Amino acid sequence: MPLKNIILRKLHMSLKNPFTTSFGTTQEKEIFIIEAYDSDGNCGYGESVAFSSPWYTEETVKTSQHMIEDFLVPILQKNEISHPDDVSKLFSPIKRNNMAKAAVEGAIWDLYAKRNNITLAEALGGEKKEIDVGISIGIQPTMNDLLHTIDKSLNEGYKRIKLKIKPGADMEVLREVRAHFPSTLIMADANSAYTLEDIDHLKKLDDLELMMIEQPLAHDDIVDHAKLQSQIQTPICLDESIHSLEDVRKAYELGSCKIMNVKIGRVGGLTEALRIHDYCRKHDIKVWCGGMLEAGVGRAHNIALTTLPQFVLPGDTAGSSHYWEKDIIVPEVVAQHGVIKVPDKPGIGYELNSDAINEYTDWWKEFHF
Ligand code: OSB
Ligand code: MG
Repeated sequence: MPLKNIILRKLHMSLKNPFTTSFGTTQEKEIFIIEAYDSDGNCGYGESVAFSSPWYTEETVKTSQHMIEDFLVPILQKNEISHPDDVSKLFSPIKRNNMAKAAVEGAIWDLYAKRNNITLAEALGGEKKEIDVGISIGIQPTMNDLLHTIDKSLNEGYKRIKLKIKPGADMEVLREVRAHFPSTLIMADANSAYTLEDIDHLKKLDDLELMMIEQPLAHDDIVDHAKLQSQIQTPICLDESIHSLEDVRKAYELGSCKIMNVKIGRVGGLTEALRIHDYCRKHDIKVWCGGMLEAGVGRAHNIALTTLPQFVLPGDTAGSSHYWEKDIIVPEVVAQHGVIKVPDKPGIGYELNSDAINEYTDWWKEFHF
């Protein structure tokens, strides 16, 4: 795959609504878009999902820029790539920095699919023509706001509701929500806000018939999660703790969770996400695709990944209009009745909206090959 040039572009976008987790609120997003061009005029797109501050994992927008400019692009300039899987091998001497790696690798995957005139989903081996999606609702100012937001999301057809919780805003909130929505698929995400000292408190989750509790304990833990899982019925799903197939294997062997949230950025790209998928399929571990408040390019990658068979639970890939007044792709992603139709055009299957890209671009840089 002969590369001609790569453009690294930094966008500034504002979310329609602030998104609040146990760690704080996100409203503004700085997003890197990678454009990887070959000499035939094909272009593959990737998106970096790192946030401006390191609240979710250690990476930030600035660290991913440093990695992409000073380490990752130079590796591509020095090496031939025949398949996107080569990229993660070439990047493997660089420790972690998975979101930066995934952004670059994602552009190469898209380019590879376009050069072969197939969809990204097909390139990954996915077969679903449509995917089921849920919605992740941030911590709301009042109970009324929360009930209203859930009601609206259910009316839009989302297949399951994920609620963010934190100590002091958890069991009573979930109890009230459960009373209002007795048969809705509900799950809760703590973004690592608890410790094992909260175990008696966390046992109360079992009365609420939740699909799962996501990342209750520390972001870097799998041992305490195993202890917790052995004492609660509610399935634990790991998010922050999983950065690789090796992490998945260890968590599975320890019994740290029953469900995996796969995020392309967190695991370092689509190649690793595929390996995780295949392992989970073999071991009958349920998988779903998480979200990072992506713009359209990242959203398109999530859709393609979710077409794989072990993505058996609805993911967090809501439609573009849930996040943005104007997304960066055309057409925008539409979730109708909680279902997204997988695009059938080559690669990610969406074009970039050049007006939106120009409006949001703060800075860009070109690398020649
Ligand atoms: O923990 O899954 C999470 C958003 C940003 C960072 C972490 C998380 C989330 C979400 C929302 O839950 C996912 C989305 O709608 O993109
Ligand atoms: Mg999460």
